[in-house]
Order: sequence, then C-alpha cells, then structure tokens
Amino acid sequence: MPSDKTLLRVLSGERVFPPPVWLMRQAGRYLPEYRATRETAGDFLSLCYNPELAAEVTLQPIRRFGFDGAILFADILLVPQALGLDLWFVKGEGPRLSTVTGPGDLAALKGVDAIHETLSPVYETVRILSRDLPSETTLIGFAGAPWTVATYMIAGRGTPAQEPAHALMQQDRETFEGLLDLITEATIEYLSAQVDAGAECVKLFDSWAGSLDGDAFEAYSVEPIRRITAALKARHPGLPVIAFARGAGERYIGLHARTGADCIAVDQGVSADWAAANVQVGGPVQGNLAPEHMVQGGEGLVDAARAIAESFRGGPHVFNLGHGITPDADPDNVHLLLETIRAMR
Ligand code: 1CP
Repeated sequence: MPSDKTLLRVLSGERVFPPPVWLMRQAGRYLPEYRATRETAGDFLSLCYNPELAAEVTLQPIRRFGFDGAILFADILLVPQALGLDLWFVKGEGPRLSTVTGPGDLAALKGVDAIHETLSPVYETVRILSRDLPSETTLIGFAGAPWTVATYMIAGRGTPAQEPAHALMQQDRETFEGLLDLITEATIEYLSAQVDAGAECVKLFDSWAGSLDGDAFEAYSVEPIRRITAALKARHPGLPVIAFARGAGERYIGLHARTGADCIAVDQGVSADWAAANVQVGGPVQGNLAPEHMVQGGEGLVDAARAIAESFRGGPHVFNLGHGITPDADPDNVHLLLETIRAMR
C-alpha cells in the first residue's frame, strides 16, 4: 500500500504533484501561540529541553496550517552544549557559547557517549510527536552539519563570515579537524537516537557551507555529511536524509552523489529552473522560495510560489523556503502559500 505520507514518498524518489510542503523554522516567533508557549517555558533553552512543550510548539504549525512535514523543535547548538560547552541566549542578539580555540579546549570536551545525558529530553520530544502527529505528517529529525556547528563552537556566537573558524582551520588544522571529527561522531549518535525514538527522516543543516571554497567545501562540508549519512543508513536501512548546504551555488551539482543524501535542499541563491536542470537530475530537491515572500505576501508570493512548483514539477520536489521563515512573517501568508500550492493541477 503506498504511504499516505507524501513527504516520505517524494524523498524515496516519487514525483508527487502538487508537492508536499513544510517550512524551515515553521515553529517560531512569527506565531503568537509559539511566543505564548515560550513565555510559559521561561526561555528558549528551557523550551528545547521540556519534551511536552517542545512537542507542543512542533505541533502548533501542523494544527494551524496542516504542513506535510513536522520538524522536531530543538536547536543545532544543543550538541555543543551536550559536548560540554556553556550555552546561553542573549535577548535580541542570539546564542553565546564558551569556545574551542586550541587543543586544550578540544581535549576538555566530553566524549561522544556522554551526549545522551543532556540530549535525552529531545528523544522524549520525538517519542511524543511520533505518537501525536497526524498519520499523514512526516516527522523530521535534524542536527547541524559539523562545519556549521563548529563555526559556533569556535567563535562562541554567530559570525557574518565565520572568520574565527577559518582562522583556526589555517592556524591549527589538527584541532580544527579533531573538532569536526568529534562533532561528526556525536551527530551520528544524536540522529541515530532521534530515529530510534521515531524520526522518519533527518535533515542536516549546513547553513554556513557557502563560506567554504574549493577543497575546503569538499573536505569540511561534503565529507562530514557523507560520513554521517553513510553511518545512519548502515544502522537504519532506508532512512531518508536531507542535506542543506546553504550557499553552495553551482556546487549543488552532483551533491546527491557526493553526500549520499536522498534529497538536496537548495537556497534561493540559485534559480528553481537552474536547480531543476542541474540538481534535480540527481534526485529529489527541496526548496526554494525566498523567505521575504512570507513577509510581503500578495501576488508576488503567489506568482513566485507557482513558478517554483512549475519549475520542479518534472521530478521529485519538496516545497520549502530557501532559508528559515523570519519572525516578521505574516501567518496569513503561510495560508496563502499552502492554498496556492495545493490548488495547482
Ligand atoms: O527566541 C527564540 O524563540 C529563539 C529563536 C530560535 C528558534 C525558534 C532559535 C535560536 N532556534 C530555533 C529553533 C530551530 N533552530 C529549529 C526548530 C525547528 C523549526 O525549524 O521550526 C531549527 C531546525 C533550528 C536550526 C538552527 N539553529 C540553525 C540552522 C538553520 C538556519 O536557520 O540556518 C542555526 C544556524 C541555528 C542557530 C540559532 N539558533 C537560534 C538562532 C537565533 C540561531 C542563529 C544564530 C546566529 O547565527 O546568529
């Protein structure tokens, strides 16, 4: 019997039209119910580590919009915390972490086996969701890809061009590569535990892949993603993996084969027509509406969304944004997007 989960069908290579839809950061500050639950939790990290409330905010956009995929509510920075770094959020600014800038800091991190102690509430969130989600909704687990996670661990915060991570790569390659290896191993264990708890596919977010060039892109974005994907598929045969190497540009070509991922998520830096011709030939793609449309709405949103669905309609496509929905997005525009895509024939 074919699955009623359209997202899983597309990830397995089937063409489904109109395509399944979900949005990066679909649970978040643009939703009043999210802001209320976060208030109840106290702060962002307390929300991430409270399984009942984290499951609640994951379900909120599913109830409101009926997306085809539900992404676990958590954050990519929980892994650094589980490895022993301090993590906190400064209101209006973003995350702060204690840093890894040399061999001593790397040696002081916890071993991979220790991560579950911190991360077990996340697995409980996944268990609640796999019980409570509608049967047609696919549960997506996720983690940051090693390069992106490393950029935060090295800089101690988000940085516009990831300079501190590039500097460590040049000045102390052994520490840099040791850190990437540790994150890679931890991510395999973390995602594997999410799958054991009920995640039906997983996504790796390499949000800062675009700042790596040439050989560094292959060595530090592609190769860790390939290792994680291979290890997960060995343990969980048939598990679909989505890889998002944001900013890859023309290096999206061939990325299915180079990473082993089932689906490549593309950002709005490449056109949908280009991605259909050059990336979708390798397998399913996800993307790539510019998030600004969710703020602006109107005919611009309708036209751009239709054009993207048309561009990708010849092959397997998961409709999504090119990056996360922003806090100033209007929830009514999300309704408009879903109506537009679901009315297509
Ligand atoms: O104030 C708040 O409520 C916190 C805002 C917020 C939210 C809603 C953060 C802080 N993280 C999240 C949730 C989150 N983060 C999800 C949950 C599920 C969903 O998509 O609905 C996911 C998948 C992430 C992933 C994430 N966190 C990424 C990768 C994707 C991307 O957007 O590029 C990154 C880079 C982070 C780090 C992070 N966490 C939060 C912020 C503000 C940031 C970016 C920090 C920076 O670089 O300055």
